[in-house]
Amino acid sequence: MFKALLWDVDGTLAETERDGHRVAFNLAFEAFGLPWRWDEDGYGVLLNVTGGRERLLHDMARRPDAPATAGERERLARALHQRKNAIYGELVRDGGIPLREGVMPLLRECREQDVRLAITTTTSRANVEALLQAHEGTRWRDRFDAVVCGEDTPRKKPDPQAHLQTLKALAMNPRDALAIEDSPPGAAAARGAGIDVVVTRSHYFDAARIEGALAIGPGLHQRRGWQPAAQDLPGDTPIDLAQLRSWFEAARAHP
Ligand code: XBP
Ligand code: MG
Repeated sequence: MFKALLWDVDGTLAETERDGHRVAFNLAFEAFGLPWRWDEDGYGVLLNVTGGRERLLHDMARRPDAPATAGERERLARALHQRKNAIYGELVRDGGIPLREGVMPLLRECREQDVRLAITTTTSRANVEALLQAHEGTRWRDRFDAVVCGEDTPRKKPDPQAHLQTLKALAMNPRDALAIEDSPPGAAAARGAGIDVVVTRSHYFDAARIEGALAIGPGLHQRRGWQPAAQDLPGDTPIDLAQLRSWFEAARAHP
């Protein structure tokens, strides 16, 4: 049975992208006097590039009004990204981004049943701190056995670096862990590290093709709509540890 649950942050713990990061990027553009704006749909396409700074550089590469040299673009991306993260932190601290339904009860159950908890994300540490402090309090860090963030992982998801580093921090074998992700790059990263993954689809990935997951569904708050089907309980019963264990066991029994 798995001994640790590795949580992705953006899209999995909370719907941070559309109403958090995207809004903060646009406010940073405005603060820098730039006419650039990322609309809701276009941002979904940009999410194929993981990492906020990397996303900015990717977008600048196709803009005629972006700085001409690679060095200038790099400097601007760094400055914009820093400002974006500061704005994002304020949005989160003001209570603007709730945790997704079903997340808190599952975290609580893991703690009660001695399943180790880790954060495995390629987002910046300051963003993780802001979100978890807002929802788990100032001592949030003591409540996780490992926290791996973007600064620790120059190679962003779908590269397995973040998951491999988490396993190292936990001194754990990939077969003893289970990851929760919301996106194709996240699921690919977990699989690349040899870790089984359950996918709780987020806003931008509600119809995305996602390969190799133990189970995929619309959110931890309900049993309706999961593939393979969740145990036969009322549809609005949340996904709990017993359900995750049952998917995990089934995959071991029929590899
Ligand atoms: C999601 C990302 C991040 C966020 C923005 O990573 O790709 O880049 O969009 O955060 P994950 P930063 O799902 O692994 O949490 O600006 O800090 O990169
Ligand atoms: Mg994610």
